[in-house]
Amino acid sequence: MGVDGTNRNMGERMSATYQVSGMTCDGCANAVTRAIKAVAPAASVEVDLEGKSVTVAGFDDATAIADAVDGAGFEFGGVKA
Ligand SMILES: [Cu+2]
Repeated sequence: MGVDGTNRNMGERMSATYQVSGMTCDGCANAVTRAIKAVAPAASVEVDLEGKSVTVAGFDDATAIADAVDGAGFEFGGVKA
C-alpha cells in the first residue's frame, strides 16, 4: 500500500541471508561483495558486518555463493535462520 514500483521491486525480490565469518571491516565487506557479484552480476549484495551476515537478492544459488565466499577467504556458514 502506497509503495512505489522501485521499492516494491527491491522489497519483493527473492533474497536470502547467509552467515559469513571473518569479515572485520569495509575492506572485507567489499571483498565478499565483489566475490559474490563475480558469480552473480545482477544480484544485489548487502553485508552486515556486525551481524556477520550477507543478504543476497536476485540470486539464490547458495552453492555458488558459498564457493565465492570461501574463495575470497571468508567462511560461509549457510543460510541464517
Ligand atoms: Cu577487512
